Amino acid sequence: MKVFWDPICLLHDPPYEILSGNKVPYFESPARLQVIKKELEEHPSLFQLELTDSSSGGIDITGHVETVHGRGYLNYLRNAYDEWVRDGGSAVPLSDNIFSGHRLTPPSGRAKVHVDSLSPVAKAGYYCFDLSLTYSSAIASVNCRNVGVFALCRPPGHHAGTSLSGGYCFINNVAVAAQFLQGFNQRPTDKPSVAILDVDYHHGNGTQEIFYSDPSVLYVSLHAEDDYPYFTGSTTEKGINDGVGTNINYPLPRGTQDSDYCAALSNAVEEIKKFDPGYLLLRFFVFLYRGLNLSLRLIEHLISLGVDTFIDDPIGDFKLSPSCYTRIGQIVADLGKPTLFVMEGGYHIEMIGKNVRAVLQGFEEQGTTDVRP
Ligand code: Q9C
Ligand code: ZN
Repeated sequence: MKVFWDPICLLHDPPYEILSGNKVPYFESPARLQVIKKELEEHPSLFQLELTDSSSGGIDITGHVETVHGRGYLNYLRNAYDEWVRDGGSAVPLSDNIFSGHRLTPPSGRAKVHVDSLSPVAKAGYYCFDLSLTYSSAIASVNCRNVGVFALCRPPGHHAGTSLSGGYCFINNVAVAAQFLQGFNQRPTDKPSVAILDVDYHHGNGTQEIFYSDPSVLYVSLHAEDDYPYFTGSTTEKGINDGVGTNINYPLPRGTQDSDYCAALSNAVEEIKKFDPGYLLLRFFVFLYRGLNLSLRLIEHLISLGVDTFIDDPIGDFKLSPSCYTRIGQIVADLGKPTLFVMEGGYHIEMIGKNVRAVLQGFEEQGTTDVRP
């Protein structure tokens, strides 16, 4: 399995966050990525790590990000820190508690910011919203033989909506990747469909919001009921207008264990099979157009991969054991489709690498025997 990562994803490093009124170390730390990377590097026959070249990838990232997020919101993210400091705010990087108040600030009418002229911390604040990694993963995966591809990125994205950040998330990586794949594979008449399966402990309110009226994107989420982000994720949220039926939530009680989790996951996978993002015709056209070899396959399934469902996770309340992560990978592999895994949450530093590896390995080992184009 190919794994894409980029050292600029390490730059975002707030010193603390406020949790229930207490100042605590920031859980969504660069160490998370380092630990996962190290774990995967120790298994080179299974995982091939590749550095993305964000500076000269040749893709206009901004354009793709703007298909998901509002221009005003993106300008806000670019300018907020500078304006904050200029206005006398503390030079300690902003926490998302402060970002969540962004609706109080008029986002429009600001001058364009040239990244090069930003302060060092503001630059980090700009680059940490990195997506080049996810794009590169998506593009590379189109041609690669591997059934699965992993975007080892941070900050996570599934809480970020079109014009809203929160829950450690600023840019919705999986949403941008989904839109990118749909655009990349565009045929004259209708949009190709994709499915997003979200196994992070928390409900992906942002991903749900972005695709809520879009019938071409199925969003399926397993998450804790009555936990963060509190106001979304019920079974009654099924989509709106043309998108009715393409949003499916599986809220699960706190304390959920392996067997109940896997049962719900199997149900979710059945729903995705019913939706069946179909690409047969498209594959044929792309094949003709590019004259490529027969291994060409397109990604139709994206997984928001969070491992904060782990029994000892410091902010999650599920009780999944390490062995459950292999099972999760196997169940996802049952879908039998090329799949892009995008990193979301997971905050138990000692086990995050092993749990992520277990999912990917479970997928890969199951996939190599069962999945054929
Ligand atoms: N007592 C992701 O996993 N704080 N975001 C929760 C719970 C925010 C998690 C506090 C958690 C956001 C991507
Ligand atoms: Zn989470």
